[in-house]
Amino acid sequence: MTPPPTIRKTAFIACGSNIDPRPNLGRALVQLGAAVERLRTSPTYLTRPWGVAAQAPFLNLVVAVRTAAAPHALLDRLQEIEHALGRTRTVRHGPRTIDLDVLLYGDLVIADERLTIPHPGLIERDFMLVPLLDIAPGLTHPADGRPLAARRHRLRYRQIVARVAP
Ligand code: A4P
Ligand code: MG
Repeated sequence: MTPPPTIRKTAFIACGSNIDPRPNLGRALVQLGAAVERLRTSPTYLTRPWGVAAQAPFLNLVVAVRTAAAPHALLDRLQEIEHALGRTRTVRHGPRTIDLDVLLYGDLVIADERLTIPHPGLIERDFMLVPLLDIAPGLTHPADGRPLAARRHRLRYRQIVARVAP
């Protein structure tokens, strides 16, 4: 018997770091590539810290991936990568070697005790929305079906200082 086809979804992962950010983002991309199929990687942005202002600037980017992992299993993989890169959870919104957040997973809308998708920061923070639109300009918000690009002008937090890598 032929096995049932594996259903693979496209997801978008936000990556941020403000401790040795260049090497840590590089390591995270390598590890992401081993865990899921990496489709596209956005430009990298230098950003002012959001949340806790008195900390080093961040580098932020977004990666499009394709995966057969269900959303919570994908979060498990991302947290394993964070752990492998030495992420410790001390200060909320504070310094971190790597933060990997699921922005979107197919057209799923989900909110439970572990996972909120779309990520609530997506429509508020430029360092999430701008790199996402760089690699997927035509995306719509899964909850209301409206173009995400229209949100670009209504962002609450504008932390981007410069685009530092193509
Ligand atoms: N969680 C719920 N939904 C999701 C999701 N869609 N993706 C839960 C990933 N995780 C999700 O996250 C806490 C819990 O959120 C997880 O256990 C998971 O079950 P965390 O990464 O462990 O801890 P955190 O840092 O307190 O939360 P979070 O939400 O990742 O932090 P923020 O709010 O994103 O703040 N400034 C700039 N310029 N750039 C940044 O990237 N990042 C932060 C982190 C602060 N300031 C920043 C940046
Ligand atoms: Mg996180």
